[in-house]
Amino acid sequence: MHTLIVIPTYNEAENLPRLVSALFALPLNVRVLVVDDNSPDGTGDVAEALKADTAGRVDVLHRAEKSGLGPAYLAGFRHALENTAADAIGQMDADFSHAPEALPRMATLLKNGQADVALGSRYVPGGRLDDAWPRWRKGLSAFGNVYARSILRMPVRDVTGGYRLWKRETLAAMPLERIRANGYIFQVEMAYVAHKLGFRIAEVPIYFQERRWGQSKMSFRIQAEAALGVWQLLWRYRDLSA
Ligand SMILES: Nc1nc2c(ncn2[C@@H]2O[C@H](COP(=O)(O)OP(=O)(O)OP(=O)(O)O)[C@@H](O)[C@H]2O)c(=O)[nH]1
Ligand SMILES: [Mg+2]
Repeated sequence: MHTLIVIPTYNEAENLPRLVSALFALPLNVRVLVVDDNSPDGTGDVAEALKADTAGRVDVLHRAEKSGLGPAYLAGFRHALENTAADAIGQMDADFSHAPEALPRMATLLKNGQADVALGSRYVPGGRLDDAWPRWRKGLSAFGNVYARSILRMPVRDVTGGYRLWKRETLAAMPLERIRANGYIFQVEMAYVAHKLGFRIAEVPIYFQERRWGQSKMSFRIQAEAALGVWQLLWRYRDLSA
């Protein structure tokens, strides 16, 4: 199974080469597509160097300016569908919050036909949040997930997570042109649309680790926006059903 992992980057020059090495060490046929929004720290150049060094196993999309996680992923997904033959298309953060070691289990679920999309999940048995997270942040994340899952009536434990592996056919069937959200709600929107279209969503436990290098930009405001966005999703996709 050919797997392509889309990695959006904004100032991840230190993390990216380490992450690519870790991915290439997995017992999987992995390629990487970096989507860089003209990072001031030169991540785009780092990605180009990786591309040159890995005989094309790393590819890069350069975008002119920082326009958020959602648009970066959508650009990456479209590129993957149009220009590659990948059987599975993944998404993960560049900052090592998403341990590469969980990827083979996600791939197995797709390969065995047990799921149409596999999610790395902090909220299934065996999954865990960073021990270093303050209690308020753990509480907020857990609450946000229960909240979104209840309102949207989705049988998914971790709806805001950004570590996922999509079967090519699943992603190709998603109405990507309708996806509007950015940030956390982007993940919720994609999961919700997949669920409403009747795709089988499986979850693999992960230990979510805080970013190792660089500054965290998590804020209460970001999560509050996401909370409101859930209601918009309910309305905007009222037409969809499997
Ligand atoms: N291309 C692109 N990538 C982005 C943008 N914003 C964030 N990213 C990347 O998206 C991934 C997730 O972003 P993070 O900044 O780690 O978000 P987070 O995990 O919610 O917050 P942290 O606590 O800072 O780790 C990382 O690989 C970022 O480099 C953006 O505007 N454009
Ligand atoms: Mg992060």
